[in-house]
Amino acid sequence: MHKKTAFFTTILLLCVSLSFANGYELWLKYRKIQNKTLLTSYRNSIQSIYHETGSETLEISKKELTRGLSALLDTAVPFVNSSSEAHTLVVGTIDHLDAEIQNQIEKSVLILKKDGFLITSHENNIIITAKSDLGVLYGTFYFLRQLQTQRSIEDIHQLEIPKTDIRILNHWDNLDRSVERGYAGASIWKWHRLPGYIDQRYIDYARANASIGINGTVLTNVNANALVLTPHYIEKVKALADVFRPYGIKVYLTARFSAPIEIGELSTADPLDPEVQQWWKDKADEIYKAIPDFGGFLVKANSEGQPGPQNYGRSHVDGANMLAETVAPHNGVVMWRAFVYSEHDATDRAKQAYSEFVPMDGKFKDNVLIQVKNGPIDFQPREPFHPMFGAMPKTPLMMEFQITQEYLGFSTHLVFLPKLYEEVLDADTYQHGKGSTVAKVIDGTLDDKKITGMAGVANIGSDINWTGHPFGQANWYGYGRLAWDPYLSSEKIAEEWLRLTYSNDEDFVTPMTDLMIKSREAVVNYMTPLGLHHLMDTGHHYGPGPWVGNLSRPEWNPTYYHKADAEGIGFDRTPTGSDATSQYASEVATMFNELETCPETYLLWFHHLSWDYKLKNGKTLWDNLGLKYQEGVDQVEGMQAAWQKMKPFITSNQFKEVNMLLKIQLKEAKWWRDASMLYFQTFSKREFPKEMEKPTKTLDYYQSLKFPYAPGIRPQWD
Ligand code: BDP
Repeated sequence: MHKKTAFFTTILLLCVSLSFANGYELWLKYRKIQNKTLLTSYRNSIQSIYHETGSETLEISKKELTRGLSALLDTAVPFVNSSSEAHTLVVGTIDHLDAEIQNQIEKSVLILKKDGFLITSHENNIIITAKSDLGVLYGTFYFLRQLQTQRSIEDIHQLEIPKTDIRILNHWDNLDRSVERGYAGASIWKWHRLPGYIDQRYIDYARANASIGINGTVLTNVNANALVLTPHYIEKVKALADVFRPYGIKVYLTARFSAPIEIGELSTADPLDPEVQQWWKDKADEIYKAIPDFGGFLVKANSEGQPGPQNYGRSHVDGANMLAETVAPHNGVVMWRAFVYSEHDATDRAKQAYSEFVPMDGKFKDNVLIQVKNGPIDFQPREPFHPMFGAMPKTPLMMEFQITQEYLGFSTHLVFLPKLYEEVLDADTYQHGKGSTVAKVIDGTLDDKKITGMAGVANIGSDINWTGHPFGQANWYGYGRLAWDPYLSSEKIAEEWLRLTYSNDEDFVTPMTDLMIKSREAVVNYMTPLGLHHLMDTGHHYGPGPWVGNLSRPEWNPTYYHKADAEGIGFDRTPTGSDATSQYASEVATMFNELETCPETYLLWFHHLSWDYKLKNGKTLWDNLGLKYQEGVDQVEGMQAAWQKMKPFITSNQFKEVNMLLKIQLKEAKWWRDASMLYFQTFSKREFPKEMEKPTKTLDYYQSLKFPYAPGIRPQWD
């Protein structure tokens, strides 16, 4: 090799291996296939590539294949001009394929829709095809994933159709680049440099999202700032939209309901006021002029101090429909959030969204989706599914999951969230009898919904590895995979991600899949076992604060949720209490109401029970509480021990960073156990169960801890 070339190759390899080590490459690492037999078989099957050209999207697909295959197969695969050569990977839209191939795959093609794709063997070739260019790109990423995870591609036949329409990230990013509930650094949107400067991250972000089928992004915080709707920002948003477009990612913005007053100089934002309606119409037209495929608006209205139609005596229907009309001519949508509860409403917070929205079923315009959090309170380590799923057959309901770990240990704790998502999606609403799962509500099959979607509150920031904790990437990845197919198992997702990210070695993949799957139960155990919830310290939500009870809004106090007293603990949501269970179908309500059938995982969510109440294992509630907290700590110790054995399979940096984080996680798990149990002991007046390690510090000590600079805290609302 020429000296200079050799030098540059070394530098390139160094850069590549550095980015492997720091996590920037995410799950798109494309390491050389180590298994010799597979490598030979892959090389034999893919001796050349025939790729349709034309659009930018197709060019991206072509580039990705070059990048992926040359690295995975460690050889350059040439492009050819004919699709009829043997052992060729043929990539293109259906219309572009030879008539003979089209005839062969006709049956599959008939059901191919949306941006789905088909990967199939045809004679000695492999075909990646779709109806749209974007489908082709999705197929390319999927195919590369097959190789990365070392699956056989002989006789491959894979038909993939996304099960939801809108697969979107919600960034809670502010214009000053702070990120509400963000734990991975500043916002990746560098507003002051836009539109002139296109950061490489924007492209890499789009590529990563496209690789898992995410097709939309809301750039701004739900606690919205109207300024993003001014011309100064619209041109910046346009610049981002232009970058994302070829990757199939549409841009959306949060619409602050009072924007007509704040930036439009109107005296009202009443949705029934003709001037207000005209203002929004003009605003939508202005945005669409710059961004013809703008996705639409996400709105948090009349919730936690945000303005909304109720400020003018109007309803959510009035507000949502008014905005929906402005984007409808441009094929845009409005995603209207159901996360509402009021300090003026004395009923159980868990009931309020349902009470407000369910009577409005069928009243929203066709292009409105109601975005509902997975549970009725707020992204807790465990919640029962939100009763609105299963109660609004005439309204498109979008799922909202939180990927950023606000209530689950920030970016410090290893918690695999797809396990939580799966639990919710698999839950049975019984809306039309047994088998009416939440997944069927979300993919629209239960009531034949015309438009469907899933939103994930992003955990992305400007940290070099994007998500702070390296395993936070698995939550972004897993969210994307589930938005595409809400029926995927979390285990499959974990395994896939581990193979893509770290290693294909079975001695790594098997124990680590197990670790990831169990990590979710661990955090439930050491934070909020047996159905407890919202015990996090106030404001920042970092660490335990079950004693907080002095906030002006009752439902912001942890004491509101656990209701511990001398008798016992838990929130009675049965008919003898708040009766929140009546919002579920009768089969589900009965299951939760009856102590014999209520899963112990939800016990204190639905019941207030005496400290001496006996659980299924014959031990008292008090003892079980201590045992669960202890189990959580033990599980983290188990995670640590498992990780020690992973050293041989990964780089020393990869090992070290997770090792350090697991140490912090263990320390914090113990903190949760000790602080919570000491506090609850002031009511139970009982000894800790003997299996529980005794706290080394006092309750006063834990109560004295203050964290004014914990990350992600929301800026002052105005
Ligand atoms: C809560 C967060 C808050 C968000 C709110 C929301 O603490 O920062 O603004 O959810 O979803 O969990 O609107």
